[in-house]
Amino acid sequence: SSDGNLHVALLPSSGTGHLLPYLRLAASLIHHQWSLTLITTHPIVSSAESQLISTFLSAFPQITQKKFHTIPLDPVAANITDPFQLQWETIRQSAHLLSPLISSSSPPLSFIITDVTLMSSVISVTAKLCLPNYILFTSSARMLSLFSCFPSIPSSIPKESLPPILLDSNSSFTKNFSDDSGSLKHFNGVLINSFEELEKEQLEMLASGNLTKGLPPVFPLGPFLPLEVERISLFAPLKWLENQEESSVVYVSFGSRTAMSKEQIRELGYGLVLSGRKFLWVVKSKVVDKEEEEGLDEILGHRLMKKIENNGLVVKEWVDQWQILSQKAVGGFISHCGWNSVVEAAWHGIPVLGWPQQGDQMINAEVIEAGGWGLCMKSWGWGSNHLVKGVEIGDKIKDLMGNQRMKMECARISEVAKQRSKAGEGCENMLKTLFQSLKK
Ligand code: BUP
Repeated sequence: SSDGNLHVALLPSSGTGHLLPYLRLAASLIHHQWSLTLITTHPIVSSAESQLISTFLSAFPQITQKKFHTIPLDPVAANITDPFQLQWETIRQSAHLLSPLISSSSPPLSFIITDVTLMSSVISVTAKLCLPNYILFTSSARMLSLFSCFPSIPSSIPKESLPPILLDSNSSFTKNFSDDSGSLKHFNGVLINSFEELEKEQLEMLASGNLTKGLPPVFPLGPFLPLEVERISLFAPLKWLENQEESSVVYVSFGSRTAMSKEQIRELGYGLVLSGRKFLWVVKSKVVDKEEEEGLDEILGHRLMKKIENNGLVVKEWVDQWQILSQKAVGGFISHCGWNSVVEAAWHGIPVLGWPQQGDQMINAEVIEAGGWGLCMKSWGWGSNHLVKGVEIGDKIKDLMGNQRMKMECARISEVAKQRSKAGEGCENMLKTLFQSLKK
């Protein structure tokens, strides 16, 4: 094709939720015969990321890997406790080292695609090299609306939905978020894993140009589908799932970087038991997977373990979420509402009980609520600040699993999502437009 000579570099940020969409996009760009370079940043925080990167690169030997070694930051001096956030700051402060890495690419790069958490630091490097820049925004269009206006808040988004950290104007997170937002107008475009039927109003608002002056074009390329190489999980609950009735099982996961307190984990466990439903529950008690040392017995306690025995399956390792969601037995998803999980639930037509824990998750959960295919538990507050009791959780699970209206709404969205990915049309046309915009 005419766009066959492009060489694109992808620079994802730290965290599985940020990495996966990059790998999925990379695979579809390969399909377009573009040459690709994946810039991997080191050290890598979680084992899940290391494993995904290595299986991905061995499955796509035509992709060049460039290793970007960052200069370690002192977490105390940086005043950042979350290891993923610390790595974002580390990458930002090491961004000058990207310059030789980019200049030495052969053939020369046509453009680079990078993450929202790195924007202003990357643009300061690429501007000098006159290299066009795109963003792959790894969250919702709704979150993009907020981001593009920040520190103003669009009228469609309640202030309470902002993560507490963004309400603290002195935090370095807020300062970066604001700087990145300001740098948006210097980018050539924003790619996003969303689609019209999922976020119609927000995407229209972004496209109208009324929201923010100088907002570059937004390319909704979703829904992104997982790759075969993502199947790194050894845990296969399929036999168990196949033996359960249709739409009878609740799947519970809070993503790759949320650790719940032991107290809250136990309340959730009692809630699941009280709901009377079968469940498949991924328990996480540490932010970084490498640090998970305690066994389930210790985390849940013997009494709860006993109660769970006949009702559900509990695991502590990485699971194949896509495969789980695609089982007929799964009828509901208790999720933190990380954006990848939201899109995956939409694709499979699974109603969501949204229990946001941090970051963009409340805003993402509002997308589900507005679409009528799930609940956003605002009254449960932000993850670590509240203890939600088992009884209340159990009741909400019953609401979720018994709600026919949400099921129907969800089935409708799923059908559209599947049509979109089958035809690949949305994505194809968008990539063509993107290519045209580059030639201008
Ligand atoms: Br945990 C887990 N298996 O065991 P989100 C996650 N995933 O396949 P997060 C698994 O990782 P951010 C597991 O399907 C999704 O694609 C899951 O991304 C997959 O949440 C991805 O949902 C997780 O966006 O990232 O990890 O909290 O904070 O960036 O949203």
